[in-house]
Amino acid sequence: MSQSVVISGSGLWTPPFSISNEELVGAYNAWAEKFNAKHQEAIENGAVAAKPLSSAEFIEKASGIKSRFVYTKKGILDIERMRPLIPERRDDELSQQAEMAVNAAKLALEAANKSAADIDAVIVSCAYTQRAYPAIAIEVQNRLGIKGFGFDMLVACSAATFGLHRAYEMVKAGTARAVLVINPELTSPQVNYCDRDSHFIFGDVATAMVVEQGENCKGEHAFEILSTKAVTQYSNNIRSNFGYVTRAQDVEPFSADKLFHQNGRSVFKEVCPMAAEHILEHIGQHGLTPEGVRRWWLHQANINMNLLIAKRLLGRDASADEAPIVLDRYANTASAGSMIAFSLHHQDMQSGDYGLLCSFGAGYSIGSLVVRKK
Ligand code: CO8
Repeated sequence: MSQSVVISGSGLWTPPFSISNEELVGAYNAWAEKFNAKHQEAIENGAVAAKPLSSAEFIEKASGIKSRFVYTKKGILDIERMRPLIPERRDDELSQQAEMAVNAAKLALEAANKSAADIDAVIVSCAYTQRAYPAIAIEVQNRLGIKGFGFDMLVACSAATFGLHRAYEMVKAGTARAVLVINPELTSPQVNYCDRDSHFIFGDVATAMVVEQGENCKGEHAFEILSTKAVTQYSNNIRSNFGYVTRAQDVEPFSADKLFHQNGRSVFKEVCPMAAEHILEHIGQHGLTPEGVRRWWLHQANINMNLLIAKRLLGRDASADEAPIVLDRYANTASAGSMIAFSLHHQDMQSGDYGLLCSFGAGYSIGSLVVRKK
């Protein structure tokens, strides 16, 4: 008989610091006014574009975001700096991203009732890794005392779901008994806090899940993974040109195009129908209709996107109970959004209930899992 594969535990580590829209807009506007005063003459003669002001009301209306958690608050609201201040650590110290990952991983192991000895592989999947090598996953593996192997993978917004897909396949194939999939989304160093259009979008968080053979599962709230589905389609609408080759290009390594930037309107228009179609096809493979899915743990980038996708699926508005929203407090946490929604909203589900995890975003990339409560 084919091996059943389950998510046996999940972990959510939330940074202790939060920044409200009002705080963020206050800092941005003070920075923009200072910039405009400094460049007044050039702005008047058209050589430099004036920096437009941001607004907390716009941010909440356009995105649904009210606040975001950050690894550190230091530096972000300092108008002389406009980026986080994260001190460099020595090579023999745990890196910041591994620290976030370890925090979430411990919670997932506890929820799954597992110890390091039960895990055969560690996947760290997220939008950016702090360094190229050694892999953050191997650092985490070492810190947790896990034998076996680990690797990092980057798929922007779909890193977490694609990481779960790989774990599912490894357990199904018997190459690992249990896999720890961790998403330490340290996004704040890549946010352009001087860009009105995107300064509000992202937050930091770490999530983790244990994926293992159903017969070994000791988690209280386990979900069988029934299938996975992924699609990618190349787009330049969400992009970061940051990378190691910049050193050889004789350009400014952290200019605006090296940080996150997007054509938000196009993303909205193109990704929503793609995601709805993908989801319908995926649940259809199980003979399910949208009304048969008890919970939708959707990617958390923009509330209007989630409302629109849920409406396309159900033909009506989804309730907060059916499709929980976490982006109001967490903002967009790259690939971790749907994992946060799962972590916070799964314990009330009944045995046999179906759920769908789905990410959508940069790449473009869409990744989903159909699961059923054990
Ligand atoms: N304050 C006031 N006004 C503003 C602001 C602001 N902060 N920003 C824009 N405006 C203005 C615009 O200039 C525009 O003015 P005008 O009409 O005069 O030109 C007006 O408001 C409307 O602007 P938009 O058309 O841009 O506004 P939208 O309604 O489209 O909302 C959003 C903007 C919220 C960005 C929206 O388009 C959106 O959310 N789109 C989808 C975004 C998305 O899902 N992106 C994916 C993100 S990528 C990802 O999830 C992972 C990437 C990897 C991680 C990266 C980590 C750093």
